[in-house]
Order: sequence, then C-alpha cells, then structure tokens
Amino acid sequence: MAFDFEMIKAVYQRLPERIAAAKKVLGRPLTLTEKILYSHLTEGVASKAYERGKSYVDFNPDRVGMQDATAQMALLQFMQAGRPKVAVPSTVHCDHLIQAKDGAKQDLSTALDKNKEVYDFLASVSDKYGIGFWKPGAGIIHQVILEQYAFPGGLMIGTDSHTVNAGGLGMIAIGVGGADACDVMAGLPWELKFPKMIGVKLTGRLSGWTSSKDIILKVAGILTVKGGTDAILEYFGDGADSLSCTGKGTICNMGAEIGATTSVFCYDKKMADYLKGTGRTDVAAAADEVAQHLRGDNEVYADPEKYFDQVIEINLSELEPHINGPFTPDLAWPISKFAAAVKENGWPRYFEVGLIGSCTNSSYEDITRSASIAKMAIENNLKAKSEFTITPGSEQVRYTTERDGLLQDFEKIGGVVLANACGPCIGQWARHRKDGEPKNSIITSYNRNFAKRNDGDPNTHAFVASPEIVTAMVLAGDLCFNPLTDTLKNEKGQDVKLKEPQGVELPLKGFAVKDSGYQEPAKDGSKVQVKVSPASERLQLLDPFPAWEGMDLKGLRLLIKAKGKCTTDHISMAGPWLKFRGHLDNISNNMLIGAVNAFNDKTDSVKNQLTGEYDAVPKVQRAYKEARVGSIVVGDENYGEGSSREHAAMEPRHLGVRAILVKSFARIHETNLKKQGMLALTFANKADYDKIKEDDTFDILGLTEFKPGVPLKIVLHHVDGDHEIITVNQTYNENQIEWFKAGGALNIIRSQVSLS
Ligand code: MIC
Ligand code: SF4
Repeated sequence: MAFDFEMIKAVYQRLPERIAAAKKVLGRPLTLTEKILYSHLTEGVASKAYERGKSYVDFNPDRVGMQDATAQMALLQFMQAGRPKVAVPSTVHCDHLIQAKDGAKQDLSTALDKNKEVYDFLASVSDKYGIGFWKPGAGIIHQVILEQYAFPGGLMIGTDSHTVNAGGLGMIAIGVGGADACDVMAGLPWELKFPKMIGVKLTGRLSGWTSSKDIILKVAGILTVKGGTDAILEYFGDGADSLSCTGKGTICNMGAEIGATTSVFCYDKKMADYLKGTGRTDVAAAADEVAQHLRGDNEVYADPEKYFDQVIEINLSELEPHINGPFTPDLAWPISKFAAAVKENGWPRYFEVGLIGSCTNSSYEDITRSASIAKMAIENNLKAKSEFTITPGSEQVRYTTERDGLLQDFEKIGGVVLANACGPCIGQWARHRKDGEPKNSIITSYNRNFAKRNDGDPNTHAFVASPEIVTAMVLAGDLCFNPLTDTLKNEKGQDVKLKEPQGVELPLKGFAVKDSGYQEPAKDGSKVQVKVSPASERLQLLDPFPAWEGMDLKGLRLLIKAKGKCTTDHISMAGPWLKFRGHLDNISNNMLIGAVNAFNDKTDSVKNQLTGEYDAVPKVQRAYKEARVGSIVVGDENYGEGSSREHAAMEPRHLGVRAILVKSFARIHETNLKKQGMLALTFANKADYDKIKEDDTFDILGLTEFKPGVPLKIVLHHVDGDHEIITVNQTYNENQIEWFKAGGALNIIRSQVSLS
C-alpha cells in the first residue's frame, strides 16, 4: 500500500533545521505542537513567533483524508479548481453511507446497490485526480488512516472532525471543511489560527476496568464541549507513554468533542510498536532517527505551566471508568456515581441497545478487552440482556479479530457484527424498536451523543462509555449496574461477579487481511471521465455563488433565533439526509430543521414574515429567496459544534441567508461559513441576544469598510417602529474578507486558474 515513505523521509529530513530555526525565533524550548507546526510553515523556516489564539498562519499539510459523505462536496469543489491532479497525497474512504440493519454482509450489499451512483462518482473522481480510493467495507476513515498513513511529526487535514484520531500516532491531524481540503489538494497553503496549547500531564497507570476512553471522558467533563476551542491538547508524562498507540488514538479522537483543534501525543515505543505491527517498520526506523524532534523538549514537560496556556493533570492510577451523557458528551459521571444519577434524573434505566466499535473504539486492544468479558459471560452462562452490536473499524481489524475467534465470542452472547462503517454512529441505523415507552436509553462506545444522532429519535437517551464497560452493561441491560462492584444473575440463578477485562495491544500472530479494499488511482487520469447525470437526485455540479453586491446589507428578516445547543446535527442532520450530501439543493431541505425556535420552543416551525404564517424552516427560507429578501440566523453558544460538514454552511448560503449571528462559534463551522462567503458574526455583548425579536428587520452596517479587527454594527428595526443598534464582532483576516467579497473562496481560486 502506498504510504508515501519518500514524503515521510523528506519531512524528517527538514525537521532538524526547521525546529532549530523555530527555537531561535521563540528563544526557548518547544512543545511538540510547536515543533510540528513550525516545521510545516508555508514560508519554510520560521521568521517570527506567531501569537497563539490570534495569528492566522499558512501551513503545508502532508496529506488529505476525505470520507464519502463530505468528499462529494469537497471533490465537486475541487473539480472546479481546474487542476489535473491533487498536489498532496489524498485518499477517499467509503464509510458513512452504509446503513446498519441486518449485519455486515447484507448491509454492505444493500449499500453497494443503493449508493452505486455516489460510489461510482467517488471512484472515478479519485481515479482521475490521483486520489487513493478505499471501497465501501474497507473501514472507517480514521482507523484506516491510523493503520496505513499516519506518521509521527506529520501534519494532515481531513474532511471529518475526527481526523484528530491520528494524534495517537504523533501527527497533528485536523478536521476541516471540504473547501479547505480543496485548497490543499489544489496546492494552495492552508490557513489556521495558530492554536493555544493545553498540556495534559498523565501520571500513574491504567488498571482494571479503566481504559484510555475514560481519560477523554474525564477530560471532556473538565473542559466541556467548548473548552478546547482554538487549542491543541498535548498529552505527556509517563502515564501517556504507558498507553497503547490505539488507546492514544481514542483519546485524540474524542478530543473533537471538546472543540479542540486537535490533540497529540509524543513519539514513543508504543507508537514504534504499532508502526511495526502495521507493516511500517521502515517508518518506525526513520522516526527513531529523529526521535528527539518528535517529542516536546524535556524542559517543557518539567515545567509545563511556563509553556502551556493551561495544564491539566490526571493520575491514571486513581481514574475510575466513566459514563457520559445523555445528550451531550461532556456530562461526565464516574461509574460509582452513575446509578444514582440515573435514578435522580429519571433516565430510562433499562437500556435497549449496547453498541461497541466505531472509529473511536475498535482497535485490537478494544476488541480483545471486550471479548474477554464476552468469554466470561459464555463460561458463566450469561447472555446479552439488550441488543448488542459490534462495529469493527477496518477490514484489517475485522479479519484479524475473526481469525482470532474474538468476533465469534460476541456472537455467542447475542452480539451482531455490523459492517466496517459508521452505521448507527451517524444515524445510518434501521433500529428495531420494541413497542413501549418512547423514552428509551442506549449505551455506546462512540464519541457523540447529541439528541437524535443515532436513530433520529429525540426520546433516545444515548450514553457514552468504553467498549468494555458497554459489553459488561449489556449483560445486565441495566444502566444502574456497576461491573466493578455488583454481581449478575446467570441463567441458572447463580450470582456472577465479572473479573477485570484483559486485552492485548497488538495481535500476537500479527495483523492479516485478505482484501483490504484499496484501489490505486490511474497513473494518467486525463482520459478518465467523471460522470454526473443532470437528472441525478444525489449529485449536482456546483454553480458559483454570487459575489457581494458592494453595499451594506439592509432589510434582512429573521429566519430563526435558535435556542440552546445547535450542533451541525441540528443545522444539517445526517442519517437519512446523508444520501443528499452531493446535491446541494436537495440537502438544503434539511436546513436547521433540528434547531429550536426561541420564540415557540418548537423545531422546524418559524414565522414567514411575508405571510405571517408558521412553516418549516427550509420552506420559509425558500420563500425569502424567491422574494429576494435576505435573512439572518441568530444562535446561542458554540453554534455549529460537532461535525466538519460544510453543508451546514453551504445550505444557508445557497438559500440566501446572509449572516449568522451567535454568542460563539465552533471553530470548523466558523471557517466553513467564511469559506462560503457568509458573514459569521458574534454579539459583542452576549446579552444582546435577548434584544432580537421575531419580527425584527436587520441592517448590517460597516461592510464597505470591512477590515480585520473592526466590529460591525447591526440596526434592529423593531416592529413597533423603535430601533436599536448593536455591535457585532468578526474575526475575518484580509484573505477572508476577500472570500466574502468574491462570494466564496472558491470563486477566487477559479479566477486565479482562469488567469494562469
Ligand atoms: C460525525 O461524526 O459527525 C461525522 C458524520 O463523521 C462528521 C462528518 C460528516 O458530517 O459527514 C464529522 O465528524 O465531521
Ligand atoms: Fe463515522 Fe462516527 Fe467516526 Fe464520525 S464519529 S467518522 S460517524 S464512526
């Protein structure tokens, strides 16, 4: 498999010089984050120190990863950039579009049939432009990237928020929108606000029931869903070095849930072992040669408060297993307190499904630890009391764990092995609901648990835990069961106390796979035809968005004032809508249908100011578009949290929303809005959110003098004839202002290509 050894060697060759230069400009020892970022500057060797959390900096990433649900839009944009081939190694992974229903084999064959048009498009686009293609069933993007491509000291971007998983292999890996990926594939620099740095010192050792997942569940509880915004988490300490490479990956993966730009671990023996175990002995040897550059400097870790913006310390020896939820991944409960919380809050105690696996937790170690519990169950006449599903992260893991008899252990207690794909994690789940109470619970080893995410049902309370805890819980079917202290009754009426799970980090007989599902692109793609039928419901070529009209925006109507959590799942729901990810007009029919209207507490019901009637959000916006009336969306804190899907920015752009005004943004979503030529604004005074009335009209002033760092003004015209002026902040730099003026970043690339 092509893992670009030459490229990796070139990165390692320039590391020493670039790191030495960065040390000179900063005049102090460096964190690992700084070493990797400064050695990937577009300007080459560092000429100055960048301000953390402020300076926008251009980088050259080494690689791009795309999953099928976001790759469609990324590649539709790339096709417009006019380049014959991608400028950096890139891959597409078909993982999001496979629905879980009957089990791996049947579900995969249904998906191949149903999504044929999209898979054919992605395969041919990849073939044409030199992009590696991982077929449906090959695995989930982040697991495959960890196994095949990630390398210590590298910088990559990916069109999925959990791209950060590769931090487990010492890479700075960052989730972005498709437009960013398009720029990098077109050979342009990639811009990022230089991050702040949060140091996480791990001491002690994990033992017993506690696993790596519990570290990130704990960190999420400490930092909350916003606490990592614009920051990179760097893990260090002897506790960090003691974790398996895939365990490190789990921690980095779920770092997306605290809004972190990414998370990273230092190169160590565990990473070397994983590289060797996955057939990359030469990468391990090359990394060993520059090992001191692939870790932060010792002085930094000896006195972390001096170098990081914030330091968190966790003693692994004292860490309890955690269960987080419901409805938000940062509601963290140590298992000893969880049963009481379930009872106090009246959460449905007897859960219907336990789901393990996903890109977060499907390593060989995860599967062996969970299977050790399944084995104990078999030996003690215990069976799953709820439904139980297992999602392997890649064909390599699936093949190997089947060879080693582990998947069979799950099946023996009632488990169903699903396809190597996202499945229920992204709402691709034909869930078998029993009749009964609508209010219900599920428990997963995934990373996100927003309302409606897994099955589209707002009554489903989803909880997140490690796969071994989920497996143990499944034997009880009861959220109040604590495997550390409680016993289970088996089929013979005997009390059984589970022993601690046992795992193996890497397969003793090595990994194996028969058909990994990889397809190499054509050497010369110039003759390859990319076909998109004009009649397609699932794919639509993009038309450029119109440029800014050169004046302040006046007379805008309020589309919705969203109240509370408004994640990308609320703005552009996944599940059944994933099928329209390549068709902007069709997917726009889901725009903001999950957001709660602050004026009536309903979802998908807003006032059409032209008729005075309440109607569905996309319908009302289409009416404004037709009447050529611009509109504005108002939101709460951390608006756009979660996914990297740029559809959440493109849909409002396509339907004629002009500005999104919120208390605060999640990083990727804010950038996505800017890229698409939208105005992403925040209240200078958060209390002004309360001034927005349902029937207001809005003028946005100051656009003709749009400058970095200068706030804009918005006039609120109330229906009683009064008006108020509020100040709104913006974080656009010079470049981003040009995107706004041109009507989107892609319009600029396109004009550059036509000039050259
Ligand atoms: C997710 O976990 O929410 C997704 C689905 O992987 C998204 C990407 C998408 O919406 O396609 C993500 O995390 O970025
Ligand atoms: Fe897929 Fe879920 Fe991972 Fe997103 S978080 S990539 S949907 S498995």
